[in-house]
Amino acid sequence: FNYSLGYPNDMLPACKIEVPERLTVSHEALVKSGLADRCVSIPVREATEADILLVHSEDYLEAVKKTPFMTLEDLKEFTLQYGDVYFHPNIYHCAKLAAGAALQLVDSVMTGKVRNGMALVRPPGHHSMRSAANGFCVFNNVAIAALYAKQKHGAKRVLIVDWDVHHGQGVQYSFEDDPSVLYFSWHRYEHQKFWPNLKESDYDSVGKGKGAGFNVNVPWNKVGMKNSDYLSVFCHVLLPVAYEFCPDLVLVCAGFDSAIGDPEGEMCASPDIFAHLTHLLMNLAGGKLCAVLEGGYNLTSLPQSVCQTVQTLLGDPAPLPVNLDGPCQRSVSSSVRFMSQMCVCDFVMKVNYIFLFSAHSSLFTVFDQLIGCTEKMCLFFSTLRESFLKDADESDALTTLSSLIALMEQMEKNEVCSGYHLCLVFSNAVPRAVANTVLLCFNLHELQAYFIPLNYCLSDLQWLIKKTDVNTSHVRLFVLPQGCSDVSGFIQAVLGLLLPLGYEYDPSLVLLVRAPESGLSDSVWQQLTGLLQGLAQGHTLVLMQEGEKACVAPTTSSLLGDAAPCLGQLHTSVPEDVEMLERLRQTLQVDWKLLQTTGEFTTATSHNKINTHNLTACTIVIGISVS
Ligand code: Q6P
Ligand code: ZN
Repeated sequence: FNYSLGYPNDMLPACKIEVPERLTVSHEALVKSGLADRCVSIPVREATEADILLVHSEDYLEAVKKTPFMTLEDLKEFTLQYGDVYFHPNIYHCAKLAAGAALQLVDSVMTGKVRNGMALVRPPGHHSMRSAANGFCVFNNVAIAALYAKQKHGAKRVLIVDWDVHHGQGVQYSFEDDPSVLYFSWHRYEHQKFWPNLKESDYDSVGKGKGAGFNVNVPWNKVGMKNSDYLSVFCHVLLPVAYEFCPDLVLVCAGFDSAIGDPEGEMCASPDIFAHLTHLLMNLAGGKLCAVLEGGYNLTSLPQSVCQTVQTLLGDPAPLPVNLDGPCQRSVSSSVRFMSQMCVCDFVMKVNYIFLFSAHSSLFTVFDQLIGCTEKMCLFFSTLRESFLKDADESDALTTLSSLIALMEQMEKNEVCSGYHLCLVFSNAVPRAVANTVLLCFNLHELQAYFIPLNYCLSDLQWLIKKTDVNTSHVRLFVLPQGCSDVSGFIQAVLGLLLPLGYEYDPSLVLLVRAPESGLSDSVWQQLTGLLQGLAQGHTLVLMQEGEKACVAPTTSSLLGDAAPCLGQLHTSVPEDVEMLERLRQTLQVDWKLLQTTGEFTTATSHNKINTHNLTACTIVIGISVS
């Protein structure tokens, strides 16, 4: 129904956008694209009073309960005590259905009846507070769902990702002192000039008491944020925190007013970015993800964004990411000398980096020497090549090559999406012909993993190194450190280096090579394989040696789209290791914009720890530019 019915003209503009067509166009798009047919529909129910009271006060519930019986005059008056919300005689019923729909979805996901899902609901919920309606929201659907999942299904930790363009202050308030619910929100902020104009929407609201560290705000101080900005924040901020947190359930405040064309958000991200955001969350919590619609007011982009989300939840490969030209450029006219390119969004200017994980320190010494030293890189790669070629058998190389080519041909024809090949021994069989490929190798020796976003095969490396001048711009090759026993460091490298690099490189194929004794556990391997499938439309080719047969089942499961097992809550890092990883990122960010989280510290910088609490190693370092 349309809330605007009967409201005076001066109240119309705001409620003109939150219209019933938002749901009908979204649903029609799902039907037309055939996606609806592939989903299981779950019947809705009304949230019970007990459900609502998980978040809201009795007084507030009693007040809302009376609204169906109020005269229009009384309704208007009732409405006026809240901000930007419109009561209609039917809204109490609808609000109970909206919250109930979220709970039905949580039930279905938590009991394993379905893998994941999306609830298309109105009215939305994330602005609604314990005793107040606000911003089109009556009951806080997602906050209720989080507490319900804890209470009814024993979820220990719930992650709420709010990608709506508005700050879900209602959700933040509900869980401010609660370490069992981690709330992440990015939102248009413009230095508090944008609605709801709250100081507490800023980056420095990190939670209170025991919940300190479990609230993460990313305020955008400019409009026009694009795909790169969203992916950057996911890779560098949300995902490291989320992986460390290790949720049992992921809830998404899925507002699509953060997409291009939205009159409220004025951002520039394309609808297909939601496929990637969704994909990046799908290996958390064993894949248990419930998205609940919040905002989204452009009736053209909204249904596209909804389809992208649902399609990804169904397991379809995400489309190639578009327009990844790095996070937004610093604004020249600004009076502050920014430390980062992303910092226009002030957030990263102030919160430079969230240090979370460590990596194996002895390895770092090696990398340290390699970077910036061409000769040593040559030596390293010739050694590496020798170890690959050692014992290599020409016929096995040929078999491998033809198998890979066959698989790639099938990928081109879209007959297969991904695949693996078991070979006797690695050789230089990695095909020359593959252009635009990301090659990832996991090697058994001291240098555990390296990443070559190039169309070169191993035997070309010598040539590559010669062409590469480390001091100029095109170092297209880097080494990923991996501490064998250190899952934290490895995951940090994957999220903070590998993924952004992969996204920016935009390969058409990912070749993932796993050497024996790589030191990777199945769950880490599956996380890696799963996350990488966001690249290259899911075209992943895995190369393993025959001795690694035990790995075939987990690999296949990941390639087929099963969620990777959780890694458990990750531990604290060794500062030197984190620093080394950060140094690596800084070296590489010259060429790779998606690695730019912190720019030069052009002026004296003070580091203030604003929160060293509880997120085990969560130290937020703020650099304050003094110029
Ligand atoms: C926007 C209200 C007020 C304009 C100032 C869950 C979804 C939403 C709601 C936005 C309310 N604009 N008079 O709610 O976040 O998109
Ligand atoms: Zn919104």
